[in-house]
Amino acid sequence: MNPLQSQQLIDLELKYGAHNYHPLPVVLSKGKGVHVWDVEGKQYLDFLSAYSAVNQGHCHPRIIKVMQEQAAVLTLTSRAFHNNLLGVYAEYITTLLGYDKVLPMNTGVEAAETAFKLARRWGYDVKGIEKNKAIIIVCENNFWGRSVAAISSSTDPSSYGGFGPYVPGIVKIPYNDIAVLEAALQDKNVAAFMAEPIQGEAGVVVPDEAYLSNVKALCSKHNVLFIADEVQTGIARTGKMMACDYESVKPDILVLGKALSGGTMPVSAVLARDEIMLCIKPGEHGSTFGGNPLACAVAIEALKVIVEEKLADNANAMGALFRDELRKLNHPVIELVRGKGLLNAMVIRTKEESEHNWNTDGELAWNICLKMRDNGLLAKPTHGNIIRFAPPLVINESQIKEAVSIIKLSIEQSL
Ligand code: IF1
Repeated sequence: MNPLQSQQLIDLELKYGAHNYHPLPVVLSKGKGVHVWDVEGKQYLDFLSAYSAVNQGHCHPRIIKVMQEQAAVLTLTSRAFHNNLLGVYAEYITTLLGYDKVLPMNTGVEAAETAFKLARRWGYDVKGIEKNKAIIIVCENNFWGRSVAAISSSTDPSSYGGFGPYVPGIVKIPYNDIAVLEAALQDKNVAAFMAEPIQGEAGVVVPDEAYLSNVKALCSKHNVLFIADEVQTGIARTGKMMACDYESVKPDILVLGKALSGGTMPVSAVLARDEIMLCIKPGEHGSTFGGNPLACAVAIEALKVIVEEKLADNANAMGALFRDELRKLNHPVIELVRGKGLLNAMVIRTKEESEHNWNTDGELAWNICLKMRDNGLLAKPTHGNIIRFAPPLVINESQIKEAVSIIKLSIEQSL
């Protein structure tokens, strides 16, 4: 029997799958390092990395080996019993990242939700906020997932619209605005401020220098927890182990996901010191899969790969080279290139801003992405005219240069 071809597989998805995504038309069936292949055998540079979940590269041999070995021995016990890896993993990750305790979950949204609950509970038990009055401050254009609390935090109508009623106790302020944060912190019911060190979904928005250290100082001053959502920016993506490391900021609660498993399975984590983490007592939070032995084995190896292969340093060097080369193109259609490490975005100039007859509303960015696909590079637009570039951190110099020439060619072919 002939294997199904791309269009047939896309048709199957459309017919039998919910229509909650609009993927670029390409059907992938294999990945290795920075490359993926479609069902017809065409090779691509992966410049999305599954939204930064495959920082270590596709099917990293060390991670896959550990995963296969552990899968053959024990995968899941639930937290009704202990397993032989949770303690080992907990010691490893807390030591590596400098926290007292870890609470293991699965997806990023679950970990962020856990941080919300933890902050509320700390607000009542430690800070002494009146019952049911706790407030968590978030930023406009944040993204932390699709749950009801996550969309209640969102300012993007396509995320929250039509899904109300929303979770109360969430205050939204502009990102990268210390004065507004200081004003919001005057409310004694504020338990926490949660933010991404670089806003990913918003289009790789890098805050001003010292924003994070000012945030942390203000939060400490007002006895408010700083929750860093490093689900996308963490685990070496931006050129340091954590994006907060750039400002030597240690969040009170650190939220991780995605690359914690090297993209092999959903593994997320919340880290905090005892004063915060021990507010949650047995039976008050958890998940069937959180802390399962397969996840623990995989996460230890995924983190070791980051450390031992010095992927933060590589992300830093390759990211600088990538932004440099893109800016050197000096193409009028590129309004700006921004990012840190290998979390980058290219903003496409829209029609109003130029004398050229370029498309607005993201049509040009979408067409550039289609051309890049034809030329062997995969990326996706976000917010219409922004194209995110986030390859696996194992990428090398010649692959960066190859990528930039594909981007250049694709822009030219799209105009
Ligand atoms: C989708 C973007 C990335 C996240 C941060 C928590 C989560 C995410 C900072 C939740 C998830 C995703 C999910 C994905 C698209 C995506 C994304 F396009 F929205 F902007 F990564 F770039 N915190 N990010 O970025 O993690 O529950 O998904 O494991 O399709 O929703 P999750």
